[in-house]
Amino acid sequence: MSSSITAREIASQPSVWARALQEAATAGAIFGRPGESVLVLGCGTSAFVAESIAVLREQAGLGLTDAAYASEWRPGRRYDRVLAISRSGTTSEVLAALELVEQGTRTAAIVGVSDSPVAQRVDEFLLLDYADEHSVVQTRFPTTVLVIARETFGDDTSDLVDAAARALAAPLPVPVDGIDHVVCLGTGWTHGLAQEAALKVREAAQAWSESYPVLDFRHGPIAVAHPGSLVTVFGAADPTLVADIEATGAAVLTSDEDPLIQLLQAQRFAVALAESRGLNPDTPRHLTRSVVLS
Ligand code: F1P
Repeated sequence: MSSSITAREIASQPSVWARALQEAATAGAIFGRPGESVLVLGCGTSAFVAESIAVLREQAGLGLTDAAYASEWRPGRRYDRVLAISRSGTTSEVLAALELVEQGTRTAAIVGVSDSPVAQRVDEFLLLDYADEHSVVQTRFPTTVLVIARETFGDDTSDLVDAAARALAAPLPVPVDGIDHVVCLGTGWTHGLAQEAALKVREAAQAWSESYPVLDFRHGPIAVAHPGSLVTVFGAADPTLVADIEATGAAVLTSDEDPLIQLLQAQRFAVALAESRGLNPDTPRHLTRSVVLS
């Protein structure tokens, strides 16, 4: 196992998730009361987490929930609550979006740092400082937010911590050798996970990666699949799609594990791929912990 900070933070997920599950009963109020309409905002990793939360909350019957990139959202629709996700609490586009929220709409945030501009700007915030990270590349912060969301929304999380520990103790499901192209596919809440997994590969390993809704992959992107491609399907895999992808020569990775465990494996894969390319996942090219615009 790599000794990078990123790898150590990936490996800490079972204990961090265990704490999150203990605290979820009080922490979960941040997602809004049942029946409230909620918009979830973020940038980068936090935008993908927002997308997954929106699907999970609506599926649980807790009320209309939209997600948006903070940089793309424009006011117009009415929400009871706008929830910003930001590990750093300093991301400029998130702060700019919060400035656009209509008077009377409750604002909330999930952050890793309490004395950050985002935390100070909203009506209430959930602090996950125990999940904050030294690595620029986010791994345990987003998964911890999702663990709390799923516990709050009534998903079965009883095996997550043990499943994460088992996954970490085992070799990677697929070796990185010979892979020059990574595709991550998801549907419903796992589309956000697929986007996040593909982002890890770009950030940590500077490698070619893409993500799509599962059934959209056949609508064009499959044209670049080849024997060096690894296609991971997050969640249930349609057998006809798997057959179509395998016919290109690409390897297809499916799993019966919880999709959050698949994301953890994708994080490990990104670190292993970085190291196989002689890169340090702790120093991703052109990236900083957050984007702060002057
Ligand atoms: C969001 C983010 C990260 C990304 C990069 C820049 O940060 O887009 O996801 O990896 O480092 O910032 P945050 O608002 O969640 O702190």
